[in-house]
Amino acid sequence: MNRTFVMCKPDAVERGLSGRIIARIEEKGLRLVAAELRQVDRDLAERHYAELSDKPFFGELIEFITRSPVLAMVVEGPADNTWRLVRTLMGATSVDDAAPGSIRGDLATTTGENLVHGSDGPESAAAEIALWFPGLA
Ligand code: DAT
Ligand code: MG
Repeated sequence: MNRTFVMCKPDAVERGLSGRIIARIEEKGLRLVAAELRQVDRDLAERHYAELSDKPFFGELIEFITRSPVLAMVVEGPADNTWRLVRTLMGATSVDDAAPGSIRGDLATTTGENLVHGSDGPESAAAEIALWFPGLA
């Protein structure tokens, strides 16, 4: 799977940072194959984050991701590690650990609103592309 699912979350679109996030992905040498600004409904949000449904922050996460439109994307690279390359560009989940130079490290101040989503492995990349862009799968 040389493709992965990436999303500029509501905070990124609200703050006008989607262009900069896309630029980092493209500068790296990855290519957009699909992109859509979309208002996420509860059903899609809960399916996307189903694995986190028993976490204490799940309710807040669903509220956040449905707050305003996201920019949903499929990104492609030359090898099977595209998902990992994007994860490195994103930075760590916790804002305390996100390194300078990464999107989260440079641009985010809280873990809850950390600007960007990227699939965390080949299986989740395939599943998330199928969920968000069924026409592509
Ligand atoms: P990632 O987005 O790095 O893949 P994840 O899948 O574990 O991280 O969690 C999804 C999102 O949930 C994450 O981007 C921000 C939020 N989140 C994760 N852990 C959290 C925490 N301890 N407190 C608040 N929000 C959290
Ligand atoms: Mg995740």
